[in-house]
Amino acid sequence: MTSHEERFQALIDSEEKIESTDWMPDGYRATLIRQIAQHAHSEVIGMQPEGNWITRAPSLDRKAILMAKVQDEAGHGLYLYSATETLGVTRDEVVELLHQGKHKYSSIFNYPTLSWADMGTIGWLVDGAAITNQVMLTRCSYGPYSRAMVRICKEESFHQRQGYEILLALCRGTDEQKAMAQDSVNRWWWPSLMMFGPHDSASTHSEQSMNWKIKRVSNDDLRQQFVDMTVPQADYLGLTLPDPDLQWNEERGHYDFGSIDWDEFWQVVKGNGPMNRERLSHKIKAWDDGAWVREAAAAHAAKQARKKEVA
Ligand code: BYC
Repeated sequence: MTSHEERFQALIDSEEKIESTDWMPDGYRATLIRQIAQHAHSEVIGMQPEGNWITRAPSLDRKAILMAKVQDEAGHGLYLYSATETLGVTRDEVVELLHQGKHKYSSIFNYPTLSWADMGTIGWLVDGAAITNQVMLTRCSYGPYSRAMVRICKEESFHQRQGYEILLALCRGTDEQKAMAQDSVNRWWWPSLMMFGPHDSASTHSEQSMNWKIKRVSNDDLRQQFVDMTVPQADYLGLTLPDPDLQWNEERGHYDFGSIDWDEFWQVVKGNGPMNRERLSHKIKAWDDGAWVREAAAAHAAKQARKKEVA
């Protein structure tokens, strides 16, 4: 081991954070760029399914809350792009990789939002799954990522509660409203479980990422944690989770659940999900439409810099 490697390993072993100015192995840097950029893209693409319902929210209050939530997701994207930049890549570079289809974003955002109840279910299940994963990431060994996660988790908790509250209102409403909530949960349950990634045995990065303390808990353990947390919440709503194999296992102290359709998962990850093409083309159009804002901001910054020089 070189002295650089020894120092890096000592920081990891003693639970100290690695900072952007510290030496780090190329693989550690590349893994973080991949994961944090993917995470940032997910936050930004994740604005689309909910943005789709802002103009159709059932009341002014619901519209204001949904708009605030979607804006929060944009903010999360920005913190995470900033964290990626500390590793030596620019935001433009990683956004370009997303647009070229060379970077991924979370599979969950390739499913359509068909009813108002989906706003509740996304908050409850999708943000719920995201928090389960992100609470672990607050303990990530890379300082800028772990600190971004602390703030994001606080906001995600609010998102999760607002989603649950939408479903609670629907479940206490008319039979039609409750049926809408049930239909929504039926469609989002399995894709939410897929958010945690492939089984540990099929996860290419987990072992190394756990050694580097980028990830602290495995994909399957986080998924189990999410199921255990969510089943009682579904009971309280009076909704059924669409899995006949879901049952409490006294011996394990966990819920058993059925098998995930991994073929569907990989199809979605490879770009063949119900909304992949639409999500990416919408994202690229928004980027192109916003070019004049970036150009104007750059021109303004250059003008300010010139003024400073003259003064
Ligand atoms: N979707 O070796 P593995 C939000 C890929 S947004 C797509 O286990 P890793 C919100 C994986 O990249 C929050 N791809 O990977 C926003 C790898 O492919 P490559 C989103 C997936 O990285 C708006 C391959 O499969 N959260 O909260 O060790 C509205 C093998 O996987 C997925 C994050 O992004 C997937 N689900 O573990 C509402 C969390 N899963 O790169 C809410 C940050 C796996 O080798 N990310 N893949 O080609 C992570 O924690 C980890 O990257 C994962 C995967 C647990 C997702």
